[in-house]
Amino acid sequence: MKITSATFKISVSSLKNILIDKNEFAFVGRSNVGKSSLINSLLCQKLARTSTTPGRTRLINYFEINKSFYFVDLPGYGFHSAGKQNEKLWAQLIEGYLNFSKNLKRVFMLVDIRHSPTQDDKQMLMYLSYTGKPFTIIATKADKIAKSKVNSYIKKIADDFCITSASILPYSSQTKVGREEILNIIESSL
Ligand SMILES: Nc1nc2c(ncn2[C@@H]2O[C@H](COP(=O)(O)OP(=O)(O)O)[C@@H](O)[C@H]2O)c(=O)[nH]1
Ligand SMILES: [Mg+2]
Repeated sequence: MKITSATFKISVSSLKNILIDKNEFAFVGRSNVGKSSLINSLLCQKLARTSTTPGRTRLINYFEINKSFYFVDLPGYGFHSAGKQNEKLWAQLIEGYLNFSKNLKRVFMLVDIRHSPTQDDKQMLMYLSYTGKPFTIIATKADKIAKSKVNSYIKKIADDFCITSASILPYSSQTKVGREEILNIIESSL
């Protein structure tokens, strides 16, 4: 699939404002895992705001792609210094979105290839399984480890999640490894 156009559509902070008019692909994961960078590298342009400060994106951001579907950049979870109350609000927003978005075709859940999944990651995976939405797990920042070690890192994450390695895709927004695979997954989900 080719990306022919991409524009920022809208940011929403509440479930009552979520869009319902087009197919959607959502990106979830901890703050700083590389969601915005992944979206930008898929689009080959800097549309999504990236940050070195975790927890800055507190909104659901919609990007309209090829005038036909949306990429949805969800707020990062697991940013505990934001306070328990804020964490709860974000969790409600993310879970509500995942539950109510009828046109959500697939969720891409991102984890850092170098780190074991956290309790938040495990909870998110359980929630995704519970909603029954199709999802793909992406192991980000693959450029930060030696190529020869990618498979063993993927295996470690898969073991921690109790899933098979085959369901985790390594990705790098710097080298763009994994980009074609994600675009193919999107095309076949439409
Ligand atoms: N080396 C490397 N750094 C990355 C990659 N993806 C994201 N980053 C860096 O990780 C930080 C957080 O990225 P961002 O996309 O803002 O994460 P988000 O909070 O999940 O949206 C930024 O400093 C990015 O430059 C990657 O694939 N490789
Ligand atoms: Mg972001």
